[in-house]
Amino acid sequence: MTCPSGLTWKHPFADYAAAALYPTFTPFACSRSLNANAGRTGAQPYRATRADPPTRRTPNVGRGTIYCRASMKNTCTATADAEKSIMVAFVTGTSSGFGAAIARRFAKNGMRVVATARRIEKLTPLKQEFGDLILPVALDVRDRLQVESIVAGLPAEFSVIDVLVNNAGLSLNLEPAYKVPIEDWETMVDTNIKGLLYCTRLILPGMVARGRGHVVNIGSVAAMYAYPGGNVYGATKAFVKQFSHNLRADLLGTAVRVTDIEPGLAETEFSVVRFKGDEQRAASIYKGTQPLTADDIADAVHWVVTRPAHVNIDTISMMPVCQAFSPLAIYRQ
Ligand code: NDP
Ligand code: 8X3
Repeated sequence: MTCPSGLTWKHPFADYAAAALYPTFTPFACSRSLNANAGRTGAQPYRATRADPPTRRTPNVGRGTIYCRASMKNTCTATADAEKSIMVAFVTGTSSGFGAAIARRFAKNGMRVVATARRIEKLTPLKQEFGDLILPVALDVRDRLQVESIVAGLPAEFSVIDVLVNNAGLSLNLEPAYKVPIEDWETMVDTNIKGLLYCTRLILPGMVARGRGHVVNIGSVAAMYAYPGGNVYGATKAFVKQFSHNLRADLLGTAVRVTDIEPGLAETEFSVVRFKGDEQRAASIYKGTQPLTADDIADAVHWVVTRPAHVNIDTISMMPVCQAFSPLAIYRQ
């Protein structure tokens, strides 16, 4: 196969029946935007352009301000008015930890945030601090119908979602697989996998249609590095990792970006939840360490969504300096 740039290139699925499913699949060098294809012959290689310059400063902002911008020249189907509007983020799990810090960081930089969690009362401080920029919403991501009705019923100023942060998640238990109650596994699968899928499936089509958007998934180092008791939690995060990469594959040719952020040890309510309210045991996890903070993760999320529109940060793996890799375990008799 010869791509428009003249390079010879072998389809990566050449040996598979799957090739038939990807007739338009092209390597990076000659990738063409689906939207950019409107009015194009397909002979010209699509080139991502730098983000359009900011059109309007959002209120209440200083350095690091986020602007809504046409994500790629000729691809954004939004009107000039929409391009000038304030960016909107939909963030799950904003009642504590990373989600609360991410919502705060976005709002501080002038974005509107649909701030969701089950414990809606915990969203009051965010609402008080940022007023109209925050829409607090009670949402259990495991409930598909609830996700559907909330996304469908968003007020106009929060309905055009530019950034989805799939953050809601949890780990339950640190027992070995042969001891963990099956209900704990079900809760992790329902939240970390199915909840993330419901939000993504509902919000993604709008992003594709508008020719702009960013899905940020909060994975974990547990996706890659197995540890005792990590059984289903790590497996759910491995799902998040692979799903994020597969989304990128499906979204090639659109301007929609996907990032998987994989933190290591971070102090939030995470361990209290894992140990079902045992605060002493939770505190012991962080004893003598300087773990990541929720603000460290919010920094990373803010950074990925403020890269120029042609840049996709695929994965960020981040740990505190006090955490590192160790050798594989060997059992000796
Ligand atoms: P927290 O326990 O502090 O926050 C978890 C958030 O998820 C809460 O706001 C909680 O809100 C929400 N949540 C849980 N279940 C549901 C649900 N069914 N529906 C809606 N929201 C839900 O933990 P973190 O901030 O640390 O965790 C955030 C994400 O980061 C998780 O996906 C976690 O797996 C991941 N992570 C955490 C690390 C850590 O060491 N802390 C490291 C790597 C990844 P509410 O209970 O009010 O619904
Ligand atoms: C949370 C980090 O190491 O507890 O995802 O699994 S870890």
